[in-house]
Amino acid sequence: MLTDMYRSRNSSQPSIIDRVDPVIWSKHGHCPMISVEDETFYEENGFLFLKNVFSDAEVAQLRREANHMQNSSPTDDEVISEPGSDEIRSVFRVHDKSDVFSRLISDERLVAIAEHFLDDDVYIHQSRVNFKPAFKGKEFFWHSDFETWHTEDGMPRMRALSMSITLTDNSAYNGPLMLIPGSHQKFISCVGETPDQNYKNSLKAQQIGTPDQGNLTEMVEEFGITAPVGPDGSVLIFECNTLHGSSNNITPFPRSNLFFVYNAVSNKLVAPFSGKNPRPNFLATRKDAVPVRTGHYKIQAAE
Ligand code: 6CS
Ligand code: FE
Repeated sequence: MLTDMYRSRNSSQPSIIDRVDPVIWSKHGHCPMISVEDETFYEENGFLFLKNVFSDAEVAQLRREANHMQNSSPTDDEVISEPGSDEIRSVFRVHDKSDVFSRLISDERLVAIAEHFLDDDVYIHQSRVNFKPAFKGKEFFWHSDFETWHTEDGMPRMRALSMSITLTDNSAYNGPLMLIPGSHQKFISCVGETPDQNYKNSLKAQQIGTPDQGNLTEMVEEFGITAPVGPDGSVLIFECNTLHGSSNNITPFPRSNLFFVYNAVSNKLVAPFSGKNPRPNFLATRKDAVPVRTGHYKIQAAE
């Protein structure tokens, strides 16, 4: 059994521990897709916002694919509706539901950066569209994705990242993703045991695994809050442990984003550190965790 380097949900008191993993796992300055300044920004802040990565025509195609999924049946386990309404909040495993998305996961503009930051071949740990529909899109409370992916999915180390492709404009008004810059360097150990099948509730409104208000306040006082805004076709790259959240959308403008989560193949999931049963494959890839670039991958001993 791997040592649990980031213990959470097993104490009656919250605590903060320092990150023990690198943020950028490979040699700096060797990624042709981004500048050294951007690379340094990502390392220091735990996120990087790249505007206008995809053309209008490409974004229109992505939006068509996503809108088609928005008509999915809410009874499908992989389709999550908003709390208190039938509006679709999220659809998961979208890279397996669209040829366009299944090609996009290996687009050089995305995968080359993920491979560089994670210094390994990468596979999709999770993909989803969060629709945050007009007027009805509800909040995602503050959280670290890694806290969930480690505790409930058995992701050993902080060697994963999310790429959020904006399918609609993300403005200051329609519930943009907010981040606490620099928070990726700290791991907040949360209080509260993981309920069985927690995902049936947490994907609608996460309670367990969210940081306590005391530590959140401390982190915001130290690092502040930032909400990158920009046009559709932009890409927000954020590290698996960067604290983030978003507010309700009370505007007529949807804030729909397509998320691909890249995990290093040497960081494949083990037994959940919560001791509970693993979550379903649509949330956390266990079967066919193959590199997005099909074929070979570097075999690396776990650190
Ligand atoms: O549990 C999860 O995997 C999901 N929950 C949140 C709030 N963000 C990451 C992911 O979509
Ligand atoms: Fe998240």
